Amino acid sequence: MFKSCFVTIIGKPNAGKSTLLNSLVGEKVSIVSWRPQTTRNIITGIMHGDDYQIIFLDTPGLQQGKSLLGEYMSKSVKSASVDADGVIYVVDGSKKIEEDEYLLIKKYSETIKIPFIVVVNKVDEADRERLVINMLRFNDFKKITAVVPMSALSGKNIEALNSELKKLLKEGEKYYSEDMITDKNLRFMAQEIVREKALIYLRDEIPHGIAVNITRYEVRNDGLVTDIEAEIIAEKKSHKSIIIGKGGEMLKKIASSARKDIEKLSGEKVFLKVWVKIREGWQDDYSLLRDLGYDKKEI
Ligand SMILES: Nc1nc2c(ncn2[C@@H]2O[C@H](COP(=O)(O)OP(=O)(O)OP(=O)(O)O)[C@@H](O)[C@H]2O)c(=O)[nH]1
Ligand SMILES: [Mg+2]
Repeated sequence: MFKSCFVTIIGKPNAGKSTLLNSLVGEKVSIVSWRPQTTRNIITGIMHGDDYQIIFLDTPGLQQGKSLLGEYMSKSVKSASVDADGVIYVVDGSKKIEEDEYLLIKKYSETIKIPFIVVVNKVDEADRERLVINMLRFNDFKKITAVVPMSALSGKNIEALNSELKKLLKEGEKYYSEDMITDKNLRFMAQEIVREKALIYLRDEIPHGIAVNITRYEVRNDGLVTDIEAEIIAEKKSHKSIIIGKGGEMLKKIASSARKDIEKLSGEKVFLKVWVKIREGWQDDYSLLRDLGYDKKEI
């Protein structure tokens, strides 16, 4: 009898949701950076067992969004939680968990009618006292299925989470073949990888106001080489020179690091060219958002 289940990963920005997804799947399927609001779409990651499959949905961090992009992000979190068999709420356990987040978790766990697991993440950065204080408060929350202290980064105590997840499995289909770790295609992954490198390397002057558009993605006839062209879209004219850097150094760094990751993922040789384009107010531009894959109608 084959078993499967769908699990949605939610939580505030920067809590470590995507890092957790990558640890569970064992491969990098969702981009990670130290900046909040790194994830913008629902990213599917698939864990394969001998007779089971768990499909995880990584989501954008919960936040009050004012732009169209923000609205798209919070709608997608809600829709991903509705049809799942369980929810993992990831909280950053290296810091004091604020009262508003406890209240949010309480509200969510009471409203959502499916098992609700809390991961108290980043224990590698928390001292014992902090950990105990953060964990104790959850004792009063009756609707929480399990509270798992762990480190998504180092994998510490991930076994405890795995055994909780196995309890959610039920007789069901094999939705994805064993060689699939995500349902996203390589073109989308390339777009995300370029965005990840830009987020990581660029300084604080360019916060979340960037997007990446793949303008060319062509596999050559022999199937061994892929040509990719990508645009980094920024909001302000002044950002252009920062992204390009002195003598083009910054753009080169972003492109070369992205190329390596895309080659690793695709197993092919990649030629990657990256440009910079200014589009003021892109976060509220319907048609551009649609072109970039942030389409509300698709949720
Ligand atoms: N020390 C430590 N850092 C972690 C851990 N998990 C994640 N991080 C770091 O926390 C930062 C945010 O991680 P992400 O996985 O991108 O967080 P996220 O919740 O997906 O963030 P958004 O996509 O912005 O909502 C990155 O710098 C990670 O390396 C952990 O267990 N320990
Ligand atoms: Mg993320």
